[in-house]
Amino acid sequence: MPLKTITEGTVSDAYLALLADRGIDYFFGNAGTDFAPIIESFSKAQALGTEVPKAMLVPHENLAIHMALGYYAVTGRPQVVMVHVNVGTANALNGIINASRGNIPVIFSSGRTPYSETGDREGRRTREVHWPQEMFDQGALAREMVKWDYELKDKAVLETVVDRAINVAMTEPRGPIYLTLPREPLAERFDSFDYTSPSRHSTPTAAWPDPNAIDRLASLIANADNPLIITQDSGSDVNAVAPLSALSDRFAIPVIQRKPRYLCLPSDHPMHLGFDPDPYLDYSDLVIVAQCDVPWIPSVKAPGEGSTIVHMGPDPIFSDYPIRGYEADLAITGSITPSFQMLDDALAGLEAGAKNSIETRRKRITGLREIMHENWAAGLEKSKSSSPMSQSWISHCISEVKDDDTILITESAFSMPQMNLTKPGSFISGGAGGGLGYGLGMSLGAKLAAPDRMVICTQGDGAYMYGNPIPAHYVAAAETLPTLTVIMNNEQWGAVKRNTRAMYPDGYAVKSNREDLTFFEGGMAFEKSMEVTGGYGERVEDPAKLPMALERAAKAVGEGQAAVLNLQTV
Ligand SMILES: Cc1ncc(C[n+]2csc(CCOP(=O)(O)OP(=O)(O)O)c2C)c(N)n1
Ligand SMILES: [Mg+2]
Repeated sequence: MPLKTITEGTVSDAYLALLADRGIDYFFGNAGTDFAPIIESFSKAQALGTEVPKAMLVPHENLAIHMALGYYAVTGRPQVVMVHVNVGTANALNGIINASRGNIPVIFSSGRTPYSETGDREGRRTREVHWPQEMFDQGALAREMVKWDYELKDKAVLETVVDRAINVAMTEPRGPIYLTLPREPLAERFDSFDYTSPSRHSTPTAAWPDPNAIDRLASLIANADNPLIITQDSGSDVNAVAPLSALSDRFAIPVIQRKPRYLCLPSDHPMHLGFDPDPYLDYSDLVIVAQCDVPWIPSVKAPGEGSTIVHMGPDPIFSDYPIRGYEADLAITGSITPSFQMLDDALAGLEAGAKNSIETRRKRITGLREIMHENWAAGLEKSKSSSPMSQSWISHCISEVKDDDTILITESAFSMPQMNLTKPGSFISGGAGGGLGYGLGMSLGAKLAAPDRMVICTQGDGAYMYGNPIPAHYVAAAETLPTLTVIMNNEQWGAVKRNTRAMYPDGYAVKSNREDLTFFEGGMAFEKSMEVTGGYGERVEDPAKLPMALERAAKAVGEGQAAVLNLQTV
């Protein structure tokens, strides 16, 4: 068993060395008094040339978590975030909720106030804050939203703890873990510490789907008149795009990407039937839900009585949701990529027998797609010169300015139909837990992971303010992570307004036309936030001027400056 040895070190030294050894690139930190051993270890590593993750100061915890999520979304590799005891944990929880519901792994950690009030143990309490910051159960703050939590009390288990943290986070369905690192154990000194390298704790393989269940689904598809696939997250694995493309084309099965958080099927794919399943639910006799927690809203529109419903994914019943009552005539547990591949293989054997129905369906879907594209084009034509600018026009212009390699991250109202997306991994959204304030962090994390790719992030004006914009622009400047942020500034929380009006269509709120708790004061010069950090900022009101403004901002980003466009929208 190959061993590595650290001599004359602290647990904190060993912890950082282990993280690097296990392939962690970045340590996103938001520090406090609990960090003293960690900061000392980073400096020691630098002085001695020891390998540790790169430390990155991130001035808000919510930003730090979302940076780690964005980095993972591009690389598939989880990173470490460490925050300051209970208070930093509280600030990070929004991101942890998004990570949990989005099945995005992150090694989330924090210090813990020192145990000892007196004595000479290194790391003992030395500041007033060490009393009020103690909790009976700090782990409980995050416990419901993490897969595993642990407080490191003894260096004897350090290697196991690091490996277990990574193993648990990376085992499907993936998600965050929470590790608490108290100051005295971190500060503990040793003469010599051995650890195994490479790790002997390999992450468990993904669950493979039951071949019999896949055969059953293939036969349901072969016997269906109008099968339909609804997905949301299958593209979180870029390798899932090809088998979904293949199988949907082979059997002419239309695919709806409902509220997608990744590109699951390219825009030009012949089975791409848009983003709203509702018009097709009545007559679809087989509905296949692939990695999507909310495929329809049951109180609004559900599949017809006679339809067969199948769910697929690493946890097809989303067992960590308290209530989720979607019917499942068949639910297939399995990693989505091999599930699609095996389904495609099974369908290949049934293709000849179903040739006629496939071709009839293909013709019909081609026709439906033509109508859909005509509608989308007409929608754009109608709204391209409206002022304040329309979502369609803005989305279309962003689509024009980007290239295939661009990573688009959205946290705003947005017109997916106007967006031409072809390359797997070129579209990422987040906020799976509904926590606004993810886009700026995720775009910085994505840029860190892919420095040569353009990253464009769309933001509602509300979302932008949730995203800790000044800390985000600080990180962009300090770490040279130039991204293009496009703010859809409608001077309101439009979603909150619409939701209230939908619930009370004849109520006082709708009649007031400027209801409380939904409207911002107008005239905010968000573009000036760039003055703080030396980026490029512009405000755009005239739709005709948007294409050139985007060009200018993209050019600034290409030259290394972060850019913000403040767009006046509806
Ligand atoms: C952390 C957090 N707080 C509050 C909400 C509730 N919420 C959902 S949408 C929304 C409004 C978003 O406003 P904006 O980003 O400006 O987009 P718009 O609706 O105006 O298009 C709010 C406040 C949330 N999702 N997350
Ligand atoms: Mg808004």
